[in-house]
Amino acid sequence: MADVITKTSPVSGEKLAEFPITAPEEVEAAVSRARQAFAAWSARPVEQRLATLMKLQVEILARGEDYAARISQDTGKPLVDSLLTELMSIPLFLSHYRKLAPKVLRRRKVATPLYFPGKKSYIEYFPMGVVGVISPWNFPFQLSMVPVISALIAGNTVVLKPSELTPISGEIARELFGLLDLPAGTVEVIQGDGRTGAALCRAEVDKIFFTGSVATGRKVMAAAADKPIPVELELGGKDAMIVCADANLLRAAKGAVWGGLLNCGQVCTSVERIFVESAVFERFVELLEQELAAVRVGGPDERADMGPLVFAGQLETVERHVREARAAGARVVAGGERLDRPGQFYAPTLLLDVTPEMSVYREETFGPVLPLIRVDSVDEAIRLANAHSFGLTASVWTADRARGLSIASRLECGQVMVNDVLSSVGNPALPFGGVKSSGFGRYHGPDGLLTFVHTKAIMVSGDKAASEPFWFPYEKKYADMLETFRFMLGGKLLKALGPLRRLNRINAEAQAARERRPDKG
Ligand code: TXE
Repeated sequence: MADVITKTSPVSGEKLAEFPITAPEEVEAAVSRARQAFAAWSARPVEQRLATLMKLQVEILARGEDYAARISQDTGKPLVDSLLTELMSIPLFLSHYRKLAPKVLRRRKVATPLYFPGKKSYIEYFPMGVVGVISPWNFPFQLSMVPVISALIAGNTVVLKPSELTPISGEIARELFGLLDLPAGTVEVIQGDGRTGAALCRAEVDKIFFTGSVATGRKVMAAAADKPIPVELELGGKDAMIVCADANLLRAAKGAVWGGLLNCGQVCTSVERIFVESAVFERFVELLEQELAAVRVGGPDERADMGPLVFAGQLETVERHVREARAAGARVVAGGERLDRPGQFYAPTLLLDVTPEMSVYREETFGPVLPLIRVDSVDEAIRLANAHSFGLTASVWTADRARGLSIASRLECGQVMVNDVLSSVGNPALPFGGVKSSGFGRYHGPDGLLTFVHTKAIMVSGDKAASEPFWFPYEKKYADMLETFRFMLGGKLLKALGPLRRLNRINAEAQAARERRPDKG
């Protein structure tokens, strides 16, 4: 097992740095440090935990550009993407949770059904313990920091394993948490590949939050089953875009290009299947070609719209999908090849005549490729969109927002946007996650805190009465117990007062008789 990660530039291919891989025994040690920190960190009131974490906001707003430049070095993405879609998500979530978290996490009183007279009911939450966060390379900073911060706010301590493909972003996380007043061990960052990730899953963690591929998600879940501990799986997507005949086609074309090519298409919620109603198909293709031709491709210092693929493996996947689509009859009307320059650059690509049998339709391409499918009706588009193993995000484009909302309700996925793409993942008020092979669990919004706590029910009774109507002894109570249940379940609560009084009287008589007995056994 190589003991270092060698990081190379996705833009130039040159070697940037080496990062020591955390050995399995060191993974255990990191988890035990996080375990030791748990008592002190979880004992802090949530307002205090938030106040400590808010210092990240100050630091990121003060030195965001420096951090963004390093994330762009790590991924090759344009500086504006590193700033807006990676870094600024943290202040956004912190500001949102600062107001929301105390409300979501505090104990709350809930209504007690009338057939529990005199009782009071509460719901309370408590942190899980040590959370393992395993993150991917496409948004290496945001997809590490948001789950880590959410878990911390909920009172857990965290061991983070960033992707071996983007270790620089992992080091930024380590540096940022090192600036905070945290008990030692509250946040541990370990570096390494799948073996380090597997070691983390085997270690004594209390929950695993995983973002990555379906194949690896299955391995993580299998490892968690050995304990068993809860997992959240944020996996891939093959997001559908439905363009209705009445849509603003120019807006939809611009949305398709940004939604499909942001981060060079390496987004789990990237547009990866575009269904267009026949009546507007040709016009939409023209607009797409214009928009694609205007996309500037290059490295972070080239003022580009779109950078390279993060690693060679992803470039090979994209090339394979396009090659296989071509061989199966798809038409390449734009792009369709890597750019002739150092680094992993691929041309913005538009495919027509794509069919559900093609790999570019079935599998997550995770690259700058827009496959178009002509449909005769919106119903056909909805049927095709749903007939897929993935179910993460979708978008619907129509002039009629009410119709867009009703189409959204028919789509089997975790998020839908009407006349927009991607942005709901940046809305801290909305839950995020997938269905089917896109995974399960939700984070962001209130769910993003509740996914990192256990729920506790509390019911409180007074202690004045010496007993309860349904407690022992049962002798002579049977008829009244049944009658009480019948009245209560039938909603005739006042009628239940009679048999309840008799049950309490039987209890009192039984107690009095016991006290009269000389043995009082
Ligand atoms: O993901 P992996 P990769 C998809 C995308 C991409 C494919 C593969 O299609 O082409 O996944 O990307 C760690 N136990 N997405 O290879 O392998 C690994 O070190 C525990 C979509 O990067 O899933 C890394 O930190 N951990 C996704 C993390 O898992 C293990 C974003 C993700 O790696 C492990 C990324 C194991 N056995 C890729 N093996 C999205 N939904 O955004 C690996 N890891």
